Amino acid sequence: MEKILVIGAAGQLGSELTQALVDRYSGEQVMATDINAAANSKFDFCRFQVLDVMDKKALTDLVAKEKFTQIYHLAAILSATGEKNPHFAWALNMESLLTVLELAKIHGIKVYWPSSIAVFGPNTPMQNTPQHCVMDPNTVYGISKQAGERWCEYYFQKYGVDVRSLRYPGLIGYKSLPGGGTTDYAVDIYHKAIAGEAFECFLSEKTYLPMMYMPDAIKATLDLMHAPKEQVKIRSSYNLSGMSFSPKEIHESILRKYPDFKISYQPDFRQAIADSWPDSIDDSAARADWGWAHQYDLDAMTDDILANLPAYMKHFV
Ligand code: AKB
Repeated sequence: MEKILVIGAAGQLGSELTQALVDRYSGEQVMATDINAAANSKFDFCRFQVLDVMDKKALTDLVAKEKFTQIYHLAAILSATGEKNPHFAWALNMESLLTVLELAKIHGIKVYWPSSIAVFGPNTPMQNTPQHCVMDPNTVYGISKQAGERWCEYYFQKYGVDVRSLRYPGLIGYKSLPGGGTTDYAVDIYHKAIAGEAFECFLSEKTYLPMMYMPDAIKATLDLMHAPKEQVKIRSSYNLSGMSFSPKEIHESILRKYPDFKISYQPDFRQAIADSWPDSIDDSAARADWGWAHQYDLDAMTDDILANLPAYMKHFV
């Protein structure tokens, strides 16, 4: 019987992925963990335990005791927050991955670990960025994700650890608040539209970034984790693409439903981060190897969020 550990379950991705895992397995088989004890209230549908991923002993003891068969290691410091405390971001992002990979090696556990478009940098081809190309990330988050990809491939090649990974674009969902990422303006903007407030964007109006609606990201993650082993040919991390848009375009998409919604542009340090990332991604390897196909475009995402976020708002107070 599968037993699944989710680390960093209360974050943007974990909040929705944990539910999807429980739907697929059961609440008894899935344990959500997070450093934030208050997150307990979010996870009344599965097991929950407080866990600081930097506490190596606590994680090691938990894995030995529970005999997990899969670990989804989602805890990370994202791009914008990472730039404010680079050494801490490096320590958390790297040390926790190495602990998880080592535990996976010892106990034969399958691992999911998210990478990001942040692995790319200013010398990467910006349009339709290929799976294999120049990668010169210039944020500590991107550097940690690129190094992490190398470690994942290393543990697969040297020790046969079944580790799988996706390079997520900016993920947009309505079930959690922005989490310190450069792409998170595209989460915040919907909250402002619904609150009837104007939105001040920290990126310029024509900044294109690869993005994905959360249901597509959840589907990609579960599809990859359930693909037969021999179909998972890339063990660093797969390029993954849904849509690409600029702040101006997401504003226009929202205007269809909220015609008075105002936006202004005040680019800050996050503009340089966004400018170093691709405009669009070539994910043909994921499509060919394990049949990836996305569903949502910008307007379909906007319609779904604007239909569901107002009722969901009560979870954030
Ligand atoms: C961020 O903006 O830091 C993240 C990412 C693209 O990985 N959303």
